[in-house]
Amino acid sequence: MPLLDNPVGVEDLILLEPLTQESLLKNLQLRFESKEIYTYIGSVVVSVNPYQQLPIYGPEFINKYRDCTFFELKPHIYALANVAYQSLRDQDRDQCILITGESGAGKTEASKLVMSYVAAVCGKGEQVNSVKEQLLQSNPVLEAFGNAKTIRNNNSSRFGKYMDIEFDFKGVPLGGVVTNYLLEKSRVVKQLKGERNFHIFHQLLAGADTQLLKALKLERDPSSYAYLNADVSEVGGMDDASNFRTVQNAMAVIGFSEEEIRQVLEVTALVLKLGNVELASEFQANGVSASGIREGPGIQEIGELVGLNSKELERALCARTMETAKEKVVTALNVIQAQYARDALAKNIYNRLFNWIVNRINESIKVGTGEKKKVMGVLDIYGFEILQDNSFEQFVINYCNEKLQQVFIEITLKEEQEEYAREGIPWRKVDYFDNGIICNLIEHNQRGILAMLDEECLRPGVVSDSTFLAKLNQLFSKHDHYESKVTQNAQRQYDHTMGLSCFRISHYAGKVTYNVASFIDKNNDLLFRDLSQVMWKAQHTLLRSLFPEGDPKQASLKRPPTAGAQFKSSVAILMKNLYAKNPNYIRCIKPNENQQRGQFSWELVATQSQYLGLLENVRVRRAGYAYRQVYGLFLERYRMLSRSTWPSWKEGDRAGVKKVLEDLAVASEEVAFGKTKIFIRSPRTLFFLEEQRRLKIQQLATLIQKTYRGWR
Ligand code: AOV
Ligand code: MG
Repeated sequence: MPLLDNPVGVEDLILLEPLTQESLLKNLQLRFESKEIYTYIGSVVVSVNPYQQLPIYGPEFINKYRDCTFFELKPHIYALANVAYQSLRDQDRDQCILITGESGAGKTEASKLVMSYVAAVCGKGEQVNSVKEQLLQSNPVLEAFGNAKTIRNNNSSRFGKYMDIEFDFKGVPLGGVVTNYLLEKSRVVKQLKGERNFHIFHQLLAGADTQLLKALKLERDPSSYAYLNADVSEVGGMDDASNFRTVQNAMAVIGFSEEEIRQVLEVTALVLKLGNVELASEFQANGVSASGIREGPGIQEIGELVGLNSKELERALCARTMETAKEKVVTALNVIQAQYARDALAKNIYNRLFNWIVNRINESIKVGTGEKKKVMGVLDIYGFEILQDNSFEQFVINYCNEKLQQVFIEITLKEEQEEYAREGIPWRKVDYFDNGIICNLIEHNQRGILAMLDEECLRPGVVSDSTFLAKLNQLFSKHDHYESKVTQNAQRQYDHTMGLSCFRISHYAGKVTYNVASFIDKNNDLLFRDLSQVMWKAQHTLLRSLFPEGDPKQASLKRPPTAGAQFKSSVAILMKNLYAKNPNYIRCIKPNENQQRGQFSWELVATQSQYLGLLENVRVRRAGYAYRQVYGLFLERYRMLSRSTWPSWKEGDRAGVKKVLEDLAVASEEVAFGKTKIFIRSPRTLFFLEEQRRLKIQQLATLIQKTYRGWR
């Protein structure tokens, strides 16, 4: 029976025969249609988003999985979480769970399933429960401030997240640390059609009681705010008002004081109100175009809300002070520039508020340094993105994914190699695509794209996105993974739609054309000093603390690292962290673009499967030995297939396995005997064993039935 005749497909893609992109997809489709959303590639879990609540979660299932070994039950995230937790606890190996996949594929849900599984099985008692609660409650808070409705996902994470959960030597949780990566702050001031600003703004307006709204000087109606997309103020299935209560409660559980919660909401309100500050053209006496704030209560209210002088704020929004060694020059900003300054301020405040919240959570859940800890890291990071128009954000996101792919390949191969060494089996080299060359193109210290971008940002003289592009084109014209307009005449038609301002990278996952517009600006990520100074002068303790560089005493002329440099170094830290741990992979797949249950779009899944490298993953896994199992379990499963070992066998597991394989005439080059495990080279052999076993069981069943009838 070919494997695909099995109505729910195979549970482990390693067993797929023949192995092609086609059969792999067919298998995922068969399983998806039977509501079997999880499939293994060895120990990797592939998960296809069902877009419906399946009855496979909760305490009953957690209990089933906690008592089983990995392959005993159906593929499940619980099984992966269980293996990770048990080897952390019993073998003292730090673990990480790497969850990848594109927007809406189910990463965040998967990370919550892992966390709730671990919380359910690790340790008991009042104190421990309170630690668990704090860890779990960080989710609703981070989601409120860091997630938003996008076209792709009603609850899309707009930041990358890595969370270390720390345990004592018995596997009892002590606390954790959250690291966040690059919040998409441009969303604060502008959203695409059909998308929303971060949830918290909508939650606040819908959920705050009248008294709180009044104190924050806010109107209930989202359409009152320029920064909110009024046409999508509500999202189907999402109750903003009740979520607001959940968030407030979660903050309290984590340990935010009432005062802190109030201040966080005040800063949130401040951002909304800034969006309504209207700027108008004015002319100075000398005819230079300048700007001013339109009359209205807005700016006064902002002043009162956070205790700052509204006149000073107006001045800082509408003019820029340049300091040289000798003098200060004040230049008036025109309306466009002033609006830009206002939006930059709003984005900065919100971004810093978000970082502050992450730090505040960490303060509550952090573990003392003295103790020796065991760690489980959970990574829920944005997946590879190919949009219509790709900018700096997509560039860094895709760079991060390129690095994760590198870890994946290196560690998977390294793991294999180490296991063969442990078991005393000779290692055969595996061919695979090494994406180091692409990582290098982006991150090389002197000659990488990020370094070139920094060089342009710091270079005196006239710099622009196009001088940056010209430099790239010159440097990388011969690079296999870089294409520019100049070198690619064949692409003229395509590039024409994007103008001349693009470069294209052939990532491991596919080609992406990046538009360089705003690269310099986004990488610089500078806020005018005038604005940070006004913020620092506010009486509001939280707001003030967000702008330490506004303190004139602190003033140093050293510029902060660029956004690209910061991202690169945080990715480097992340990689180091991941390499030090034992990885567990969850590869998430989105079945359709409509967030609909039951729809399996072949092409969409094909693209994802390709860039997740699923086929390559199966190949790497099968290149050496597709399957390995400890002797005892293997014998238990197959000893019924040999007269020597069935019904009883007393000469040891290893000898028993040898006997079974001999009796079944399995070719000797198909198997290798390790110290504790049997290794089987091709899935075909395993399939043969499984098939024999199925027939045997059928035979036995018939026999029992006959005997039973005979008795009657
Ligand atoms: P993401 O994290 O991968 O996207 P989510 O985890 O937010 O995707 O999943 C998107 C939506 O799919 C969820 O809000 C659920 O409605 C549904 N969903 C996902 N997994 C499951 C599951 N196992 N069972 C039922 N429904 C599920 V992004 O954050 O956008 O990259 O940046
Ligand atoms: Mg997410």
